Amino acid sequence: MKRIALLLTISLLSLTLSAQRHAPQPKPADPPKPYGPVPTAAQVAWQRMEMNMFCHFGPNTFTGLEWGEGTEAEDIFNPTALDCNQWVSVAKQAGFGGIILTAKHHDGFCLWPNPMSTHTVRESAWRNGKGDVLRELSDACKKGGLKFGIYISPWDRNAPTYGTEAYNKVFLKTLRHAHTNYGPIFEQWFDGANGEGPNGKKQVYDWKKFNGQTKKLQPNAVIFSDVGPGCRWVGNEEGKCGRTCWSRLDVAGFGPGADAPSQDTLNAGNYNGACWIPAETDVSIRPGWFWRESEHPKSVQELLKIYYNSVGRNSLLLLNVPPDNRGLIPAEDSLRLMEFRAALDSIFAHDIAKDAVFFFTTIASISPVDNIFNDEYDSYWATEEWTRTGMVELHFHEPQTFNRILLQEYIPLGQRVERFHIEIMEEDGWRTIAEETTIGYKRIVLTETVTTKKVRLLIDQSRACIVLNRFGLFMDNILP
Ligand code: FUL
Repeated sequence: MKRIALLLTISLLSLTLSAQRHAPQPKPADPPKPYGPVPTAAQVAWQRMEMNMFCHFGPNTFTGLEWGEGTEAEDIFNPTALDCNQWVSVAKQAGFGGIILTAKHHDGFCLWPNPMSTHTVRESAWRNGKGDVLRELSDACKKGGLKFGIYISPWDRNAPTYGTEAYNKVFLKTLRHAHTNYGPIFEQWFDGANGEGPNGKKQVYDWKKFNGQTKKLQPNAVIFSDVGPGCRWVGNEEGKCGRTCWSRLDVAGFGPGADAPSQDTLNAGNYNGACWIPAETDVSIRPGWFWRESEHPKSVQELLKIYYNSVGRNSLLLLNVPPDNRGLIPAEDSLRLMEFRAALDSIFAHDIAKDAVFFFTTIASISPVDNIFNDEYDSYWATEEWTRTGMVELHFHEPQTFNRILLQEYIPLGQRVERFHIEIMEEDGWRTIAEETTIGYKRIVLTETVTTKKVRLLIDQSRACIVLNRFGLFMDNILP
């Protein structure tokens, strides 16, 4: 790459501009101080997975219900050709980092022989009661190099103790059995549903104990619920994270389910939230969460939109791809996922920003601005501690055409940027093509298709110095 970087340094005292053919390495300095709450190492690793596959599978796959009654005969669960290696192979080819399975949904049916229940695969005729979906999937994930997570619904329409204090103990033992026999688990998924059990009563869940024991047994598992503590619900099931999205949330006085903050708050986070609880966008590739013969997967364009509205808005995407009644991911879903993967690969194959012949910043930096054009995660551009705004300008030899702008903040040091805009050079001067708020782990800004020889990113307000590790320009011809 023939690129000459130029650093324009504005000194605090004298506004001297220094132009050089080669970017001077900023003087060695201490790394920027973390700002606000920051993620744990497990949360950073989780966020960097970007896309995971959700599998809703159980009696509902055979009855067509979304919420099973809990009274279904165990024999209803009878996949004829279950093959978790096929799920893993589809997930890997689609680019998912892990799979989360509904080990127990609201109907209470357990996909593993849970000793705390009599409503499990063990009581079914499937493989003469010797089958174990959790075992097969956790083994297949290990073999295939994917991470494995579980959804265990606290709401249980089958457990006879549900609605009494005894149920919390049953649930803790259920969790313990799954966590000690099928780990390591990268994510424990708790939905907040709290309906009535077989005796007509609702349960008062002991979240403190559920989370505490999970942390003890699976210390690296990110715990999902409406309010975390590891990651939070995005507030809808349509695949839409907020255009403004803080990975910070206030949870004091709140809880999962009916006790959760408003859906708008979950969607955008809290500007001054005390805890690092990033958003996870869970959405189904099909209309329902469970497989139904009459339903079909979303189009590639719809999946791309979901990708931009989740991964592209500082959220992780948990895309549900339900196995069918044979126990396989249907061909039409896996084909659609391959098309989706191919679309992402083609859009993000060529980073136009890397073709810039010249780039510079006007702000004093403590690590080089060059770092936002490489793919190394831990190399970032950081500005001096006193800075709150900044600018990076790129010049090209020939006019370049693009409509996607990718930005990433280095989240191990917190989330900082609250306002930025993008300008391009036109015949009569600079024109703003996008004005946005947050960046976070990853932000993909969708713009009209533009052609220009000069583009610049202006960080208009950052809550501490700027720490960016990526700035890319791309062209999407699939969802223009
Ligand atoms: C919700 C459940 O009620 C739905 O059935 C589904 O599992 C969804 C992912 O979570 O809380």
